[in-house]
Amino acid sequence: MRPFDRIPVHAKSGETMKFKMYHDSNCPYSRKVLIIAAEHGKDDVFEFISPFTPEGQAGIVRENPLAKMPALVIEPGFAIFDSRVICRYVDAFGDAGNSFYPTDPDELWKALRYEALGDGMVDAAIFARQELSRPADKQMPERISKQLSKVDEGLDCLEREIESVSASMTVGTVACSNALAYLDFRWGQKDWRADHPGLAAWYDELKLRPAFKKHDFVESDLLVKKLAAASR
Ligand SMILES: N[C@@H](CCC(=O)N[C@@H](CS)C(=O)NCC(=O)O)C(=O)O
Repeated sequence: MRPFDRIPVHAKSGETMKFKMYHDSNCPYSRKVLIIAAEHGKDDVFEFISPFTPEGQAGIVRENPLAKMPALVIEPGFAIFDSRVICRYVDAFGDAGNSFYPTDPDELWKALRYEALGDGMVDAAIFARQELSRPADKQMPERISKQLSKVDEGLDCLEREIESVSASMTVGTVACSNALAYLDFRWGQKDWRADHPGLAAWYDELKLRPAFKKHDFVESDLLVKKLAAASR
């Protein structure tokens, strides 16, 4: 098993070993991992494999029974998955003093709660988008509005708690800002800034950090091609 707290090097060449990671540039959960790695200056340790190619699709099913990205291959046949697990793994590559997981228990639970909230907002936004992409006569508007109301409640909660959200940089901060980035990427029609000025001010400054900019969302050519092929 690869060591948990450092990036292994090749015994002979001394070069840093790369981790295969199932990832694509439009995946919000993967983005959390990349931001934390980049904040630690360790985002060059990945070799990306997109699940949107036939080989990538076969590989991800082999490595992650849930067939979801991100999945990080620790060693052949043993991948860890779910961004929450991978974020924690990758965080250990950085200096303990800059960890995104506070040592103070109260702060840690706060961070994990915000992580769950940010991820949950992304889950809901994705679900609503998937429902919207079904043929018009098969869509269920109540499903869409139910999911979007989770996003709205999440935004209101973050606005109310903006002092606490903005007080420190944790995995929760990354997840919440990631949810806002995802709304800008996929739900541009939703003007969330209008009713959430505190959140908007916080996020619009945070997103300028190099790690956040470097791993901004990019439409995936591979996904676009895959969807086009499926609709033919
Ligand atoms: N809770 C998971 C969610 C991962 C997830 O749903 N990833 C999407 C891509 S953004 C996926 O792979 N979906 C394929 C599927 O659900 O089959 C995490 O945080 O990693």
